[in-house]
Amino acid sequence: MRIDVITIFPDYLNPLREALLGKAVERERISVGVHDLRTWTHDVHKTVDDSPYGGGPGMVMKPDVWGEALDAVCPPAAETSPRLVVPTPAGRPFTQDLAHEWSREPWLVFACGRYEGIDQRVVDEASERMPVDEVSIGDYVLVGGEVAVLAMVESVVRLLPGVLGNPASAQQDSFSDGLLEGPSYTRPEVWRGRPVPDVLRSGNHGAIARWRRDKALERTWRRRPELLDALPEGALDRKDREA
Ligand code: 6GU
Repeated sequence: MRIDVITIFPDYLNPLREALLGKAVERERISVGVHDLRTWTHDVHKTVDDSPYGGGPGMVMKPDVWGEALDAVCPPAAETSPRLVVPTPAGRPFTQDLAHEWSREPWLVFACGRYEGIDQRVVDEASERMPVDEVSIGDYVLVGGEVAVLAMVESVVRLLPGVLGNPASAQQDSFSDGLLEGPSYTRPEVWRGRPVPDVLRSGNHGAIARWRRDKALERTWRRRPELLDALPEGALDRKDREA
């Protein structure tokens, strides 16, 4: 998979070369390009923003600079075009389902806005030649899209074949069955007077699976009840309902 990021703070994306993501780059599962938006300015001050039409606080990123940047990173005449991702608190929610969808794409381009966002015409025009997703990573406001890109790229790349040491981890995630994952334990058997739940040491795989399912249901009910309402018809069996 190819990943490009356009930003006015290229150093903010340095973590893409660390840890799991850095390993994925080394192993050539992904290749990453980070591009400084100011490359495509023409004035001495390298201006990327201007005041908003209609007034109001903040600044809006200029369409001419973004237009040239996108033309350079994804040439309009090329035979392939990427999926363009625009992180914004005004986007639709980024979810695990979307991470799975993006993990099947050969090429993702992330356009990081700062200030009050990017002139909407940039997104509107790009939509005419490539799929565009405006997405948010949660109901809070970040200063710019960079941190959101780090979160989204990490969640996508860990789904690629051969990136996680143990592929079963990705299948047992929170959200893979629509529920939050329950608690986990490792040695020692008793720590500061707290024992590991007996059932987990019983060797009874049926009982362990039932216990884990019950804990996942209980945790989801307490922390994210709306997830239970969103489960597909028939996702909960009779034993689940008794839990
Ligand atoms: Cl994707 N960008 C910004 N700037 N703020 C956010 C966000 C994205 N998601 C939640 N808050």
